[in-house]
Amino acid sequence: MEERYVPKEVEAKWQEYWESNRSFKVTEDPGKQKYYLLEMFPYPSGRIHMGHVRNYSIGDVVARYKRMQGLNVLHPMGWDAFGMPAENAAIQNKSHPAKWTYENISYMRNQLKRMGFSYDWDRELATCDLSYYRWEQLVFLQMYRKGIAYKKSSYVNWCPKCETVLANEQVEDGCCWRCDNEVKQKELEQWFFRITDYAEELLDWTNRMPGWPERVLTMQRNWIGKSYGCEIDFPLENGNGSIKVFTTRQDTLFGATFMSLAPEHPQALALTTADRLPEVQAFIEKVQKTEKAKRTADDLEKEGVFTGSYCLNPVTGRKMPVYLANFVLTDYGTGAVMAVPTHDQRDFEFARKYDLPLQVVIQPEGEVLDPTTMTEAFVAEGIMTNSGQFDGLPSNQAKQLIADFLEKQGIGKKTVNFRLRDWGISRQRYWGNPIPIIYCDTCGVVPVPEKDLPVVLPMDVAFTGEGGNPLAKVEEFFNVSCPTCGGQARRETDTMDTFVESSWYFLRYCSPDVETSPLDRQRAEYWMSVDQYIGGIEHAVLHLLYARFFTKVMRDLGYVAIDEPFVNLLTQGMVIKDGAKMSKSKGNVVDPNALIERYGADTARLFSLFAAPPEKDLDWSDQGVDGSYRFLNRVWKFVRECLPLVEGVEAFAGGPITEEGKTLRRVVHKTIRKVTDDVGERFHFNTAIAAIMELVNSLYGFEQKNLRENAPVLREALESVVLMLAPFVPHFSEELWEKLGHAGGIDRRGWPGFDPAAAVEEELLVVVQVNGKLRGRVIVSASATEDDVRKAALADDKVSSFVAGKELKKVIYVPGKLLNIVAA
Ligand code: OVB
Repeated sequence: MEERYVPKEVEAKWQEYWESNRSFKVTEDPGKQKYYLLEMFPYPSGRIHMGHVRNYSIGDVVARYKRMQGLNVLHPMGWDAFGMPAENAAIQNKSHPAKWTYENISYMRNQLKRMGFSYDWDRELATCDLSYYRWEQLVFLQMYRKGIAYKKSSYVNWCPKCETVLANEQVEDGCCWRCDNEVKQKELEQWFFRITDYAEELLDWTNRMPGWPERVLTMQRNWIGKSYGCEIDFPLENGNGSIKVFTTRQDTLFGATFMSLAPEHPQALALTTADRLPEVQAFIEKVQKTEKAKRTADDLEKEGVFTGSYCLNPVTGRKMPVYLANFVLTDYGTGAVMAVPTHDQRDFEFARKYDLPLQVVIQPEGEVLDPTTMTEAFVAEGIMTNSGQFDGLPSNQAKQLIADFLEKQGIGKKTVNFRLRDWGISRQRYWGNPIPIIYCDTCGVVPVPEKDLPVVLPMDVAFTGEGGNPLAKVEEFFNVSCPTCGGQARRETDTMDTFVESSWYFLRYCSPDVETSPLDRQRAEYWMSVDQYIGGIEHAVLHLLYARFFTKVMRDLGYVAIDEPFVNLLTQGMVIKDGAKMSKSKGNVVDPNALIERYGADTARLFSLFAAPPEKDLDWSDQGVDGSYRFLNRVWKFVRECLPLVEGVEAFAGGPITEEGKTLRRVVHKTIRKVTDDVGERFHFNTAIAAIMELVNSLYGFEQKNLRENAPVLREALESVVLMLAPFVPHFSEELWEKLGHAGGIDRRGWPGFDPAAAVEEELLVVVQVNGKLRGRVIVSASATEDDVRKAALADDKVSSFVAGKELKKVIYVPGKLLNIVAA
């Protein structure tokens, strides 16, 4: 056997073996239990980073472990390939997004192969391939027909210089991240998916997904944000109609003293009196430049402007001035807020600033609030006051009664409100999936007929970075004749948000080669749902919510029978170094390539699994990597030294065994039990690895003579170590497995079985004397140390009563038999 452990050679050899044997290729086998394991697929951004190494190492342990358990494991990989970065790179390098993307894919595919991840590469897909995105266009048309895809006008972040829409993350301090010009809010016609139609179901299922972390479920529930409340009409003072508000705090209605509208509210200008117009218009313009995220921040300076109009509180008749306020948004509730400064903090700040009236309507028990001296709003529950027939009631009870009262009086009605908005999918970008729609002056919006699909993204496009969407300049693309009337028409040049592609790729993996449909129903039925999904916590809300929504849409379109895509979810923490996120600007990046070069992929995998539990952040440590490497060398050396002892010997399967042999088996099987539990049930890979390390240490502790006398047990021990390491360090384990005399393909051998009888601790009875007199008996495990026995003895009531108050002079231990305590 090779003297030294040379990762490079070992890894190349087994990667070649897996590739030529198609070791991880799977087909649907109804006779076998399936297991669908999926990690979030990467953006082909250039090279893999440590976040990828960690994500895919975690996934690979599970895949290989489940395979060893005899399951039919689907473990696919592909590329989330559309998106802005490719386009930006093209502009920068005067190249083409497709070129950049496919080059990156081929480089990163190589890197993943060098990591030894066990993917079924025959199922690889890239979302920018026509063979992928064409099916998404078909689904879009079906969604359009059902009204789930629709167009409406909405406000977007707009950079006038770049002539493009910016995502919220691309607006930095109100300016464009690229050109640093001021970002405007612009009203644009955009395509949306009606995810709000599914709000109730998406919320409901969060209570039926025990395999998801509670933290993620909570984030999704909050994002959906269901609230119960009332819609209430506030008549205008001039009799010309009313303003509708949504509130969850109808118990505070008697305290509403003014009205706040979003500056974008449709009634805003109509309510403005002529003398107020210039000021109001200036205010609207100013607010519209502010991003949404800023407008909802707690620390936003509350600002507003009076419209000159009044409405009436429907229960008190009080005249309420109507304001526009910067913190009110059109897309929550009705875009109008009944302001109750005494019981809402934002209204309180606003009222103090503009000197608006305060009226207390809820008192904290045993206290009287004075509106003139209040320093903040009282937002908790309390006792009703100044509220007519509701006075004296607890406010939570009044909430119900007031809702009933409003309905009876015809002033308002009980409603449910969601925070969730429809999903805007339009991007004014080239590198994305073209939305299959045509605009005709005569016929209006005309969906591309299915027979004319796919709409192919043209390749001959210039990337200057100026003048907006490059697609809008490709005449051959947008000049079309109307499919209905044949007249001159124009093709939609918006492309879809890349989150659309990642909303169904897991379905496509089930049958990535079908050329007639997005998926093969039968094959998808076999594999779906994903049994285990693994990825970064940053996708807790958007991606995971979109994928759940899309799955339900696909179900309703008849493609699949499942309700939810991911049964179990594992969210991994960040890889950090020196306390900070790895980033080029901080100069604390560890490049996986360098690691593979120096230590090999197995060490990189082992360290990233050993250094922290998956959900926690992983603090990078060079010593830690070194330690993992040294451990592998230690195992290598031990197996090599033992080989002559176990040559031609079968692993222990019963028969004569010495006491030392029994002890050896006990250590081995206790470890198998722990590792099986840690890996299979709880994903505590770090503690599993620690247990294997301990086992190896124990093995080193046995004398050569004892090992020689128990060769079958020794073989069992060696094989168990190698098998348990196989999911973590597969190349290394394959190599040792072969050295131990087996043919390749360690994962077909099966996970080592646990023998409960072998793991049982033998117990011994130890007699305890105090000053030479028998005072008690304790039962301890056979492996107990003197210290363990002494502790057990002193914990015994009888023994302790004889030593109480005395000083322990001496303890004499006759191993396994007697403990004599000398006390005075
Ligand atoms: C990595 C996960 C990610 C996802 C694919 C990242 C965990 C957080 C990052 C970064 C840079 C470093 C070094 C370390 O969550 N295509 C989408 C996507 O997220 C997924 C789909 C399904 C929407 C780092 C880190 C530097 C998966 F680059 F030099 F700076 N994290 N930890 N450490 N794609 O490619 O070095 O971004 O599960 O794997 O990630 S993805």
